[in-house]
Amino acid sequence: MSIRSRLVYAGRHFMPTWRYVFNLRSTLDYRKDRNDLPGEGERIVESLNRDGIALSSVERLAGLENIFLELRQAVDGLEAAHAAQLAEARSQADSDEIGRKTFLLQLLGEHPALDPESVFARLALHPQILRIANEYFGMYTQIRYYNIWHTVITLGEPRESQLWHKDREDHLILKLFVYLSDIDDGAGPFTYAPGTHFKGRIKARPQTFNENGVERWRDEEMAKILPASQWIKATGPIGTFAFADTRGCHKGGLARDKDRLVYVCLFTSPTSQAPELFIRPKMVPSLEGKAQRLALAPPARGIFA
Ligand SMILES: O=C(O)CCC(=O)C(=O)O
Repeated sequence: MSIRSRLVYAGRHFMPTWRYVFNLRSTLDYRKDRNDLPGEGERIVESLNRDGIALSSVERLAGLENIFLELRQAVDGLEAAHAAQLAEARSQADSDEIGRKTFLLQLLGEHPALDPESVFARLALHPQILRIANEYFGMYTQIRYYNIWHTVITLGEPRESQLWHKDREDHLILKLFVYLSDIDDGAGPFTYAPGTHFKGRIKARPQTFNENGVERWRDEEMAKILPASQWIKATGPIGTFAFADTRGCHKGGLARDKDRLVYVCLFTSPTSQAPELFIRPKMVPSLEGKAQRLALAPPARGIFA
């Protein structure tokens, strides 16, 4: 790595330069435009700031009932259309192919086409959701990914994202998981060590091992940093909305008794260097709201955004 790349890398991982150098325009613009978040949104952002995770539901987040129903209908269709791939995923779930989550089928494909009119994009762009993401970041964020995850049962040792890890896309990273099946202990719930995100109080780092270039660790190492009794297992019924900053320590998808079905979307700052995970059409139709337009703008390549 050249000295310049090292400096840029270090700057991106240091909160003041990340915000006031790399994402200055987006931060100032948001501060100028922002309004206070109402009730449930405010509670979610407070919980994200403190713990790095917040659980809510379609009932508590008023105004999302219709789009949630639409999502469920669309996913019913996808599930039926993917019956053969699901059967294959089940037969290969316990394979230990390195670097591949054989236990996870992404129903929109590995690189879904970005379609702003689809229910999958409209949910991430919904003002209620986008306001939470933007308020948590304190800037206008971008949507880098959405998909439907169908996790199938595995019986082997935890591997890949079933082990503890931190995502690396950005300084803050917000994922929203919307539950499309009831998720209890046996369905491999997303599990989080509260306070281990950048805004959190826990600065100690667990001892890791390297799995295919990614640092991971087992429960024993995690427990040395935060006792298991304090981990948050994000169990919940259909309609649960789980928001998490996946820059903090997390794991999930170790479904032992039953499959898990969730909608996922991912928000980063405009200057995150992580590649977009969807395929962008030549022209993204212009959207009405400013936050929506910025959320689907192409990732910023320069350093001031
Ligand atoms: O499947 C899960 O719950 C874990 C997800 C995860 O590791 C991630 O989204 O980064």
